[in-house]
Amino acid sequence: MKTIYNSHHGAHAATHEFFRGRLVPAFEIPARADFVLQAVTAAELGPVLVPVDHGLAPLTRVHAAPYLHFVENAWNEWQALGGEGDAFPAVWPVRGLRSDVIPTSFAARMGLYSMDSGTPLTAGSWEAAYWGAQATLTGLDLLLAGERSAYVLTRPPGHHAASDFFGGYCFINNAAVAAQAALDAGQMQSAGQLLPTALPIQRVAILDVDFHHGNGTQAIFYDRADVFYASVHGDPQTEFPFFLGHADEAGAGAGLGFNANFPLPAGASNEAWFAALEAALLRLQDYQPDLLIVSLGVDTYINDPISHFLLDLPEFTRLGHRLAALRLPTLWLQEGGYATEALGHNVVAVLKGFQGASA
Ligand code: OKP
Ligand code: ZN
Repeated sequence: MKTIYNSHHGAHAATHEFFRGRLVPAFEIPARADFVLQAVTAAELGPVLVPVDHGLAPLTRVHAAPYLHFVENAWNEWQALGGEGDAFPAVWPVRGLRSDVIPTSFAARMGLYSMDSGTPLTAGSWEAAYWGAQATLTGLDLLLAGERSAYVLTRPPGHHAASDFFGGYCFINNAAVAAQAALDAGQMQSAGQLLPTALPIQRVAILDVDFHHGNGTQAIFYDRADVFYASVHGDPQTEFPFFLGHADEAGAGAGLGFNANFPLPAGASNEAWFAALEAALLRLQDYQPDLLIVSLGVDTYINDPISHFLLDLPEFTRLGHRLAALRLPTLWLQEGGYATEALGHNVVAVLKGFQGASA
């Protein structure tokens, strides 16, 4: 399996983040990807490639242009204002306040385009997130050319980012960018505008196994039938992102029936976790997707510092093995996982489990 490594990830390097209202050392740090790269290399998973630039257009297919423009320029705005250190939002247009008039104030726009104060905006946030999306698109290209799977090693993660806001460490929703680009490639193919590739894509499934619900991914495709989203995650009653991810969120309009959430209580047993995964996979197989995108967060790990599931190496191997049995072209995207030193081993266990079972 090829790895596409976002070699720009280190540009996004926060020292601190707000956690329960206090400034604490950041969890989502460059060392995360460094450890994964080390483990992928040591395990000889396969060649490691760098991303090819596909430009901004595929990002604008799932993100609002003014939002992308804001994130791209936010650091310069912050610097021009004399901002010291990383930038954090502190005020939001919640119920009853207006978000149709866009204030000129930088602080106001930070709030308008975000969901939490736990996501530091740094000098290189845009660079890292932009190239993460490019790494994702490069991985998708491999599948469109007929490869069985590819792994996108990137940070910051993506699944909390919605069409027009960042949050939960995420700026660009890589899973959404990939799903939309895959559908767009399928469209061009049926219109005869592209050479036929190995894979005509009309239906994409996104399976999100990160500990946290992927509110951004769900929201982007909530009213659509061409992307099925399924997630197993910590119950939003007690876990971030708190305000989305309940079991009764089934999709809306044409998308009704194409969203499936499997929240589990903090501390859920591995047996319960795999039972939820099976329930998600039943739904996913009913959908008969042409492509599987996995939002691979391994913050389900028993020793993760901010999450509360109990998976360990054997369970990660089992996860990879189980997903191989779906026999689908599979694009793996790195999301969370904050037990930094174990992160690489956990990811490699999943991918080796998949590869071993695919061989
Ligand atoms: C990102 B991903 C609350 C702090 C919570 C957000 C966790 C984001 C996880 N103030 N931090 O899904 O792994
Ligand atoms: Zn997570």
